[in-house]
Amino acid sequence: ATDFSGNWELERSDNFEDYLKALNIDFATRKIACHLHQTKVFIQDGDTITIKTLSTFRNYELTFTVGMEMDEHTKGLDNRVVKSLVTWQGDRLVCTQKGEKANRGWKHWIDDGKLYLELTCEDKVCIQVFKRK
Ligand code: RET
Repeated sequence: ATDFSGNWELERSDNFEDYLKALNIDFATRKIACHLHQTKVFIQDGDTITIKTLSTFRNYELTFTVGMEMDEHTKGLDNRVVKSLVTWQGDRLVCTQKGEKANRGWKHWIDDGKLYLELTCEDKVCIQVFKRK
């Protein structure tokens, strides 16, 4: 399995605002969120993984075990409860978030030393690219 562990800083973000809009996140929060310097921290212990999304405005943290469905409360994001399941698809870490919003989930992978995050909600897809700190 890919080793994501370490600290990563956001380098570029495409379509983040449309993704946040699809989640019904309010205008003011969207404007702040889009200008934030984000850091991802991955802590990987076999198939148990913690992903921290850190910023000066708000943080979001999730711990999961690959292959085990869980209730995820997206606290501080859109504040919904979804059924999340993370699996390996080859070298990619893929999450489906079943709930009120259709086609919701994310994928993480590494290419050329960069960390990629693809966030999907309904017909909106955001791509974020991070470099190692
Ligand atoms: C921030 C700042 C506050 C407002 C919003 C945010 C969005 C965070 C997102 C995090 C995704 C995390 C994932 C974790 C996987 O385990 C930056 C916290 C809306 C979209 C996919």
